[in-house]
Amino acid sequence: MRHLICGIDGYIGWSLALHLAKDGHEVYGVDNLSRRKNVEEVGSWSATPIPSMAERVRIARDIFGVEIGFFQGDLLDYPFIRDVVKNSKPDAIFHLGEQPSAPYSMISRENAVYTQENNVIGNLNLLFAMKEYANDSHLIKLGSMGEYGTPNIDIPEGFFEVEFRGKKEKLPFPKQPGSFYHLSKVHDTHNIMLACKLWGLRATDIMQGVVYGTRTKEIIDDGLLTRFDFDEVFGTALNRFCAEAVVGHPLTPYGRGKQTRGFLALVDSVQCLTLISENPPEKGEYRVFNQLDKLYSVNQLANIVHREGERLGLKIEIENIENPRVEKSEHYYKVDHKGLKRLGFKPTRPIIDEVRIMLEDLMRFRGRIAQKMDRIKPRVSWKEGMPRLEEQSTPNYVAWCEKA
Ligand code: NAD
Ligand code: USQ
Repeated sequence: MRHLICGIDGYIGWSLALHLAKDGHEVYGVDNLSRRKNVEEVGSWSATPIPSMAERVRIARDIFGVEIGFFQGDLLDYPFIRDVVKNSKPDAIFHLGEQPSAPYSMISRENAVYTQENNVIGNLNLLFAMKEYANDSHLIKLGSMGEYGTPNIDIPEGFFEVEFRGKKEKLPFPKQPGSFYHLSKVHDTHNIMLACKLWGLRATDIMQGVVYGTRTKEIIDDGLLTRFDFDEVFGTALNRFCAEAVVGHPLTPYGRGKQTRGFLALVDSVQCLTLISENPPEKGEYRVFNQLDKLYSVNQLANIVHREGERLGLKIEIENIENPRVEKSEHYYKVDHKGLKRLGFKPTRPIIDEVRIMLEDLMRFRGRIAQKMDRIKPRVSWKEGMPRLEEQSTPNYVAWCEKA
């Protein structure tokens, strides 16, 4: 099959590209390299050293003999993405090319506007390009479990049966996101649903939980490593705890640590995305999967890292710190996620094995994490943002931190 990956330079995008190319598929990717720039802007870097896209393509060719096509450009540039879609005529379009950090979207008005403009308009451009030149293609769009929020009832896969004033209807499950980033994904969802209805596009909207890990089957050489972020803005919970553990920083569950989310390993995110591409929906169908392995509270994750880290000889403390976010500190959370299992998804390995692999990988890069240790502690407040940034026309986190 021929695949187009939007966001190919990212954490999941690069891992997916390697997997599909090694599997014998034709793979093209686009990226505007904004993730690299935005992480630099907040004063951090990937714990794993990552080569440029040109180097990545060359290393993949040398090791696997595969040819990955890369086009540098922005999804907001309609003629660019229209021509890529028109010329590559993909069977599936994986759309991972968005600004994915909730804290980044909460820094300031500028950051919220940037996130929503980048994500919503980029997604719309892709939908219009598909309408014109790839009407039969399958859009595989990365949404987020955070679109649903944490309601006090079970979360179905996208739709649920409602009975109201004596009449029944199958309706989209209500969305109650908790950040301007998560809300951008809800806007995308609505635009995709409408595009399927109006133009007969076929799409799978993936409500994905938090992803963790350093490895997939194809990452067999340091030149093939994917990025791995640990700073307060771009790092996610379990990845951050592992990075903290290897440099002796106390693990940072926010608040009482009882907030619960769905999690899944990077290798399994790639497995699910591949399964989805092999099993497309009907033309005109808008399909939803909740993509996760298991639910964990952040305290449970910190305890797993503590136990596995100490087995590897690390000395680890856990320090529950004030929660900078506005979110429920303790809540009901039950999520349907049978759809992908029905397609054949089986988790690759238990979380403790994945955590051990991550810790061993990160121990080799502890020097890089230690150099950016001051970027670990959370500063972005959901209520206050970073007040001094408001006075600037462009967000500049580093300058703010230095003044603070
Ligand atoms: P990432 O930031 O590493 O990858 C996204 C890539 O898209 C980056 O390389 C970035 O440069 C590129 N990009 C962003 N805007 C673009 C634009 N306008 N034009 C072209 N390229 C653009 O993020 P990730 O962690 O790999 O996540 C991939 C997708 O999955 C995102 O949509 C994210 O919201 C979603 N997701 C991620 C997780 C997770 O835990 N990592 C969980 C659920 C959902
Ligand atoms: N958390 C901590 N300590 C930390 C970091 C996070 O306790 O050091 C807590 C947060 O308060 C939150 C939970 O862990 O309750 C998850 O936070 P996160 O930063 O790991 O993940 P989140 O901000 O929700 O975003 C990440 C990805 C995003 C994706 C989302 C899936 O960055 O792209 O959409 O996970 S989900 O969480 O299911 O919405």
